[in-house]
Amino acid sequence: MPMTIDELKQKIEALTNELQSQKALTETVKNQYLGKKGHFNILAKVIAQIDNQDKKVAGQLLNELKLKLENHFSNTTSKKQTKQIDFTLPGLPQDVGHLHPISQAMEEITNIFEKVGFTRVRYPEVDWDWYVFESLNMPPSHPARDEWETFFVDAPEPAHDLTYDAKEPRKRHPSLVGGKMVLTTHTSNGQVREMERLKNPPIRMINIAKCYRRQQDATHTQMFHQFEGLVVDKGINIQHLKGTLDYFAEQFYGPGTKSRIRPFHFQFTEPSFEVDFSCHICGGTGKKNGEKCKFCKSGWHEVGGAGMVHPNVLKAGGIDPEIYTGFAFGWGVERTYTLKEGLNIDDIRLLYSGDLRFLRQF
Ligand code: FA5
Repeated sequence: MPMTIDELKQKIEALTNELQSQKALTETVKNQYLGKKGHFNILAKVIAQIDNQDKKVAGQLLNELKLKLENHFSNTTSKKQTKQIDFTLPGLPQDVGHLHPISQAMEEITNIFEKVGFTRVRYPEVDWDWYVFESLNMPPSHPARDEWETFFVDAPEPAHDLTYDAKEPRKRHPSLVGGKMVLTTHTSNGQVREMERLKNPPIRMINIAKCYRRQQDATHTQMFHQFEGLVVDKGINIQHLKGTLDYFAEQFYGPGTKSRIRPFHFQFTEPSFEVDFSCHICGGTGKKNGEKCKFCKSGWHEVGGAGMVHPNVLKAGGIDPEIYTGFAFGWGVERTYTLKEGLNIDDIRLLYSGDLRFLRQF
């Protein structure tokens, strides 16, 4: 009669329970379990009857059981034999952990930007609506907010007059009027916070933090990370932005990687761009061995947004846009990282699956 995997599990459970009630740790009892004709060997024979598809799992379960039995009887007393310990044997190797691949990526990104004078900062990942949207030129009920599929924190809203005044955006600062709290949808919440921290330019910030959106598929997770660059000073222009993108592309992806900016729209930058990096498989040509490149399809990979800081955002941070200008960019850490050569991660959800077989590769 074939045995199912569930029946095997029940048998293993029964044997384990019985083992717990065995108090006597003698050679005789050990033999009853681990001897040639002992319980374990009898049970192990059933593997031949298990369905082929379940054989692997059955093998693992039996291995675990054997280990458990051996541990249980490791202190067995025997009159005939005293345990010999060979102190010259090398020790057993210990499992050593390592940083999660996304933590490694964040360290690498930080190092790249710190080398050229950026300061790594972190700002709240649960923040006022003011910093996440409103100070970024997105007043309440502005349709642009819909793009950020936001998780709102279920807390009572303060009863204040929340009428938006575009000329005086600072009037609605939370310290004055409160506001809703949200799980940060992007690291752009750090822009006005950094302006407030430093008060006066120059600003060279790299803000890396968790972000949250109501999204889930192979390229989107509900929790992900972004890194946000912000530079504000006198005379900052698009060339500085483009130079920074090129520098990052070569440092992170390797020599020869190019960056490209395409016109786009964000409320908090003007002009705004989407940022692409050239594909390392086809070298940005979109073709591999005469066929369309399967990795990028077009020669380029999009990583996120960028642009020149909108004057209203500078004003919200207390900086005079007549004197200072700035650029900002914000990209997904997971997205940027998984485009690295040789990684071949086609579903970013794997990064947060907790599957050690996957994580041990990095
Ligand atoms: C933004 O979030 C803007 N704040 C970027 C920005 C900053 C523009 C500064 C201008 C100036 P966007 O929604 O496109 O833009 O997100 C940027 C990147 O974050 C995406 O390209 C993607 O790489 C990553 N991202 C967004 N949502 C998710 C998600 N759910 N899971 C994983 N990565 C995501």
